[in-house]
Amino acid sequence: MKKAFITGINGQTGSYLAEYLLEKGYEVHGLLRRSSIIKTERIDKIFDKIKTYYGDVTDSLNLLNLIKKINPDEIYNLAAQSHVKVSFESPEYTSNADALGTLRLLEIINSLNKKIKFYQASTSELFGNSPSPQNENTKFEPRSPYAVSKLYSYWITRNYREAYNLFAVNGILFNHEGPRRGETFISRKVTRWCANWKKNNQIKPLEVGNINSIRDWTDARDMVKAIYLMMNYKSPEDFVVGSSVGRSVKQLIEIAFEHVGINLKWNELKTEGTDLKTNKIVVKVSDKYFRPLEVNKLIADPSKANKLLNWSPQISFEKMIQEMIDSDLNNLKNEIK
Ligand code: NAP
Ligand code: F7E
Repeated sequence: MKKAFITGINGQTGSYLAEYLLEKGYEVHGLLRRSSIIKTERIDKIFDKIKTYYGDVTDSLNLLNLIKKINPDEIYNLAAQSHVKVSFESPEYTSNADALGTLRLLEIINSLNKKIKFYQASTSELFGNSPSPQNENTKFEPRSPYAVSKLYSYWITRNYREAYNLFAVNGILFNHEGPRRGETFISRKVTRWCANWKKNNQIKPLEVGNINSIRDWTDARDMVKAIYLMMNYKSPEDFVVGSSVGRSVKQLIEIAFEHVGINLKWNELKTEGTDLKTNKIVVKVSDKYFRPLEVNKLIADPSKANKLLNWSPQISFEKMIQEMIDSDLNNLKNEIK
């Protein structure tokens, strides 16, 4: 039985990965940060099948002691301050966790057991405004403290692979979403609003930032399959993973709103959207949600993953959005009980 150690196990992707590895017969261990409230909701269903430990990727000794104790075959480094806008407000902490956290893990592998395989959660944010579609050869132009920190992690992973012959890989994953997505990312913010609207359409308009940026959104459950395939590929290589379809934030809002029966009419400046049926303003653009720098257009060219890993996404964007709205509606019902 293979042993996996996942940092960020209670995050969106960590929780899906833990479930997937359990299905594959792994023994799954994970790192949890202590918090004043319980934050294990995403892994409650599998809590008795996994083993969790308190710790933090900013704490070298804690990581060393845990990895010695667990003696894993594979480490998946998913822990990160993962919000791009927040990284502008907390750049030093973001660098400590998202850049140095990776170095700490690689140093431990290199000194303790070079056979441990390592997965680094790299990101399409590395590409910044480089022309799309982006693939493994596209120039990196990071545009946030988050992306700069992840660029360090990308290179240190490659560096340890080449210098010390480690099986260490970067999954350069484009945006991935699903019912467990953090509430402040755009997809979940929109689907939560839609669920609230469906239940009670007297709510305040949805306030958003830049609706013109384009992203390539894939279901997180498809992404964890790609992570698994990468870690089981014959050689350690980096892969771009995404659906290869780009949509604007404006389109995301329009599609989600249609799922709850809202047909939007935008004003000329596209700063406000009205529900055609009720004539109510249902969406507003607000400065509050703009970032100091924006990444305009990220669309994956996943040809390498398609060809070498035989990977392609199975869950459509529409199905994912519908499922997110349904799940948010269900959460609302449970809150009322
Ligand atoms: P997420 O939901 O924000 O989860 C992040 C996880 O990291 C949480 O479990 C969080 O724990 C943990 N964490 C944060 N800081 C930590 C620290 N200092 N020490 C230990 N754990 C810490 O993110 P996600 O969407 O699952 O993404 C997983 C990884 O993939 C992240 O590294 C992210 O940057 C990267 N990525 C995500 C996407 C995407 O679109 N989702 C795309 C490309 C790459 P708490 O619950 O305690 O905060
Ligand atoms: O923003 C725009 C925002 O925060 C998407 C992380 O998982 O994916 C994620 O980063 C777009 C941006 O994700 C709002 O300006 C407009 O252009 O959902 P997001 P992100 O920044 O793309 C990458 C691949 C990661 O690696 C990250 O960890 O939507 N936008 N209005 C908004 N975004 C938010 N959050 N909230 C708004 O109100």
